[in-house]
Amino acid sequence: MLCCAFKIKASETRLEDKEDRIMGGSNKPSSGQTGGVEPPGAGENPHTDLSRVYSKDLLPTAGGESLTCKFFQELVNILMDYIFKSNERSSKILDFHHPHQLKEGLEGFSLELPDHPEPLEQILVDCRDTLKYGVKTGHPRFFNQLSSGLDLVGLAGQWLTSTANTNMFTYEVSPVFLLMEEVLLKKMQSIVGWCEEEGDGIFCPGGALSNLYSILVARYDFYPEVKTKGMCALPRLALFTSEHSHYSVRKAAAVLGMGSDSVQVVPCDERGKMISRELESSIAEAKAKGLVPFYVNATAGTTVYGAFDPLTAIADVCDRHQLWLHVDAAWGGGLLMSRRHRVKLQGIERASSVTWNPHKLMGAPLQCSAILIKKRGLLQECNQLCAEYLFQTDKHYDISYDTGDKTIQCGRHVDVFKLWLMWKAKGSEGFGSQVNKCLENAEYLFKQLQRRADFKLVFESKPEHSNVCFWYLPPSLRGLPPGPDTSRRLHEVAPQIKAKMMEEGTTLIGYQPLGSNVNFFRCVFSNPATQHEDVDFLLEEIARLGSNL
Ligand code: ABU
Repeated sequence: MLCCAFKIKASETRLEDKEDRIMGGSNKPSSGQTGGVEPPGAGENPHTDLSRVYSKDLLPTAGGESLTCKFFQELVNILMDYIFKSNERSSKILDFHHPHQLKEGLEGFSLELPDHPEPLEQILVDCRDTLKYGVKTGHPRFFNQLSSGLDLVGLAGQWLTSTANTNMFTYEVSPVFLLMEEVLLKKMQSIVGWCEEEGDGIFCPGGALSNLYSILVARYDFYPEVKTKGMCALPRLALFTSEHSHYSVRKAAAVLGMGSDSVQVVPCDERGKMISRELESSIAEAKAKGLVPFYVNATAGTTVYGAFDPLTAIADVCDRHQLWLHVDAAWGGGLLMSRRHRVKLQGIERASSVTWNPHKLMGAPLQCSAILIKKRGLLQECNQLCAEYLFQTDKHYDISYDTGDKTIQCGRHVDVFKLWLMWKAKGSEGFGSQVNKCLENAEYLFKQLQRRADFKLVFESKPEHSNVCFWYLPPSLRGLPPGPDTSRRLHEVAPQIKAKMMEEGTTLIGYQPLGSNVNFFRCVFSNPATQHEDVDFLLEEIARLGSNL
């Protein structure tokens, strides 16, 4: 109740007298936004001078309520200042420093750990500086990663989750969150197109682990003896994935003891889609070598090109050979929320498992990734070890809600609440509009690139997802005949522009080579705050930074 009585005050408290120091001078927020905030009566309380109090003075110390409120209100001011700046186009996305500079310490920001406690004022300075030297991934001109933006309801959910500070292994410690997970998984399964009787799953730490789960469970489905006997009890297995798919498939094969060589890489067309005919040939080749095919990964939204594999054709191949079909929709799953775009994932309902990361296109704060498994009970059977100190069978409630034994973890973070809260706040339709907006931005960028002579698209067809891939052609390279020398010089353009971009901090975009294509930029849109003016800015900024190359 005390905190509810907070008022934003224009008057200065002792902490605010030191605000220039705390906020690094020019970072001081505009008055009224993050100005003095104090609990009633705090002015008279010497314990609210944060330069003289320590973490031991906060709750649960008797009488620590007022100081705890003061500390958190100051923290909220710091966070609000950051959120406002992240939404200001004129503010920098990053204030880049090399690792050695950050390690040496900057303007009083030291990474070293002290033997003696530091006062709460310094702790707040550390919070502010941590954000100051980080990257504003919520800035509308941050295009570097598939996950971007900062959904404020999601952030509220994240904060509540950390406040609850509980663990997802049993119903007894996470009753509400486990039921929310069930609700979300069912909703996502029905959106994928599975029927009521089908569907299981779990939220886990990231798409790479979701993909690992799919292989783990598929292998168990075919060879349950692997759980106790290991790989020596199994024939030499073969997995299939496209050359544009995520590297986590090969990594998972290595982690799971099958070896990354067991992954057969299937060629793609020029747009980055797996060629189903080539999949059929790869399966035949693997069989001829004495390998036993069991798993195919199809990608819905590849990381670089944003391509969608032909799911129906791939599902037909899997049916013919009785293989497990996994769809890695970590990036593309968000399109299922859009009536306009979900057609691109036609056939996903035939998958035996699906990876879907709401922390990407749907904008849930990191991290939030689901592995959905069609066949019920497999996850539990595959992973359960029935540790009796957690999963007692004589509990007085329905122990099927003790879902922690489905996972390969023990402790598990609550990743569901922020998504559940966002879904409440937006509705499914709100997510659909958000996704449509990201794809509209991609189409706008595509059209701008088509018009300009100083840029070249990596492929001419309209983007299917929000990925747009292109080269910048500096004046010195324009009009040169194609050939190894031009390619070598073009390969150096994107990294040089990116280096300058990081130093200036005005915008951020990624680059990579892929196949025979030398380094090119990949722009991705997942932040609904981004507008056409930001797309225009990106192109002008690349042209400005690259004009002398
Ligand atoms: N597959 C993880 C995300 C990669 C990216 O943000 O570019």
